[in-house]
Amino acid sequence: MLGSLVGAMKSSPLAAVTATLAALLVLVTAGPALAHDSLKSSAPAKDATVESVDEITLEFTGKVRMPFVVVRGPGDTQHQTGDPELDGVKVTQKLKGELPDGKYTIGYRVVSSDGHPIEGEVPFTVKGAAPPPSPAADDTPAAVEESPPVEESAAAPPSPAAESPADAQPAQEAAAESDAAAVPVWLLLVICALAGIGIGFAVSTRKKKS
Ligand SMILES: [Cu+2]
Repeated sequence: MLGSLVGAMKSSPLAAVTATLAALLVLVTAGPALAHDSLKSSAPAKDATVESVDEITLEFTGKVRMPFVVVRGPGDTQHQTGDPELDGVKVTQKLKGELPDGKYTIGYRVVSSDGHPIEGEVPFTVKGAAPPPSPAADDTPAAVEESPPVEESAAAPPSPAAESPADAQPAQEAAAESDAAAVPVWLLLVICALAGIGIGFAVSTRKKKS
């Protein structure tokens, strides 16, 4: 598809200009509608530490199709069972059972509402045992999130006022940006637009031949 676009650009500067204008038009008018959907939130959330998990939920920014979910655990084990259930923007994946302690990754692939496949990964940790008795165990970010070590605030940067609102946000933000963070949104828009133009050229070329 891109090949025909490049070919058209070489053979006719006018076509290149037209293509560029068309791309801009697509970006300005229909950009958001044509953009890939992305993962909006998940349960467990990205980088979260949870006590128990018996199913995975993924919520996307638009209606997706043909979901595919893999839950990988320690030692390359796989924990999903059966096909994922699809309900509009939500995908639910059942697991073989409660996950034992360890680090896991949800790998997903769906077809975005604009027809393009999207995929990504959501790492999380299961820690079913009773939480550490004191905030001394701040070696992992997740542990810090659960119980901020108040006593150690002296070691933190001198901005105690800005600390608490910032602490409340990261989980939500991380979930919302888990997929978008992988590739800049503008790049997705450009790819969508170029793919659309490529299809347009392919169709028009075929029409001319016949
Ligand atoms: Cu797309």
